[in-house]
Amino acid sequence: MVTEFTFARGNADSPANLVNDDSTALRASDHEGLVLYINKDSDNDTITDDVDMCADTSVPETAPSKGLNPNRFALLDGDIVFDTKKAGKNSFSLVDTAGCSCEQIVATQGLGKGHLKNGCSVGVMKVWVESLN
Ligand SMILES: [Ca+2]
Ligand SMILES: [Ca+2]
Repeated sequence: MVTEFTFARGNADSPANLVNDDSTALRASDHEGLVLYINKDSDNDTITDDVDMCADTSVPETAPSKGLNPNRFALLDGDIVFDTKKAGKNSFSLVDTAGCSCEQIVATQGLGKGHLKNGCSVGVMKVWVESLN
């Protein structure tokens, strides 16, 4: 989540006459402070806001999960991997979907609610992931 690291130039670049000025922190120390630039993850789905295409992702999502099989996927627990009943040759994570759940993928693509009947199909997932590349 750290995107940049630098030094705050609050000492060396400030006028020397501020060294005893209690009204400002400039020149107050003989050290330069550190500055970290950090990306936020506003919806706490582990995908940072700069690459997260879906805000307010709920994990677990509420897509029906009874019919999950090796070709049907939904986010059911706190990890970032889309769950299925039995692992097949396909797998997807929130990294692959740019922070979008099955429900959000169906909504964003304008697909009908029938696509949520038993989680997202492997076809829906693949089309979404390929559209991101
Ligand atoms: Ca996020
Ligand atoms: Ca998200």
